[in-house]
Amino acid sequence: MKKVALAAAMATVCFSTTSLQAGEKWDMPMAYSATNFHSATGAEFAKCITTGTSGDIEVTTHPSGSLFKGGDIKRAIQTGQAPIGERLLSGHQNENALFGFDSVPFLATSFDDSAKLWEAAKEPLTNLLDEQGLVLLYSVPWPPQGLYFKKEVNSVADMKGIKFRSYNNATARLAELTGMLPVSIEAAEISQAFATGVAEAMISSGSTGYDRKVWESLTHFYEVDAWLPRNYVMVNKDVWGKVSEANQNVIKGCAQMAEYAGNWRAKEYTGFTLNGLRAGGMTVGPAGEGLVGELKAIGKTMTAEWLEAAGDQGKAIVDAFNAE
Ligand code: PCA
Repeated sequence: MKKVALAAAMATVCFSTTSLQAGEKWDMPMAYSATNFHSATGAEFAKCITTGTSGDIEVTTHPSGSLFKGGDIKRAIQTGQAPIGERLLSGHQNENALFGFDSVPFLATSFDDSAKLWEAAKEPLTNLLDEQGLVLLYSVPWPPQGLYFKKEVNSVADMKGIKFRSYNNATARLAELTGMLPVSIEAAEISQAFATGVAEAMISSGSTGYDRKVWESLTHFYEVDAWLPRNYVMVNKDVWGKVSEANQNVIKGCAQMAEYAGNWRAKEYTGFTLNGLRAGGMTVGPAGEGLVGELKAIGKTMTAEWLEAAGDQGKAIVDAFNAE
């Protein structure tokens, strides 16, 4: 016991000495391109913490999967390899269906609905992450999801056999139900995947297509507004527990501002990036009625499947969303 206490005391001394001299350095891995609005919001959030804690905690963002690849970020934070980071929430749908609440087709299709759905889901998701040793700091949605192809597509039949880039379970399932072939690829790698033909289509926001200049390989973007998946910023719970109350409050304040600013940026980036796709030479517009009808039928199947997998907690989120 004594040894443990001594070790702890020494650690505290070392720790506070370091923090007096230079402050703690927190590396913040992020999965998406540096120019993306989530990354811009994260960079300002980092600055806010560094300034607000008077340098006690200095946060440096590492966008584009440069420190950890997107799929490895959550584990890196859970295991303490990085103290803080950002990731796509629904990327963890394979661990627990609840994480996919924001990728249920046609449940929440606008920014307002996305905010409402988040209100309903925030508490259960915070608890789920807490059980996994993570503290949720803020969350910002992506713009509405539409379909990218390298040819005109007017029906589900036109999609048959196409190699479809997926980013979570829902997108892989959508590929299956439309007769496409899902291949899981991180956003940071899609330009290459499309250029080499590893993938030929995807569902994503105008934002990700713009960030990755997909007009170099693809020709059509169909606005479907299928859902608005969310990114979230998390911090390792043990690391969080060691932050002073004053600095915790600073970080919470920075998180609130980041969430607010990120939401605005997401809205502004929606039109801007669709115009960017057009400027790149792509045909951009709403999906045809026939196609939308077929996608809605598939959406019903996927909604039923998700409700089944997410159980009572999933149902409670959808009920709370519909009740408002
Ligand atoms: N961009 C991310 C997730 C959703 C989006 O719009 C991606 O395509 O990976």
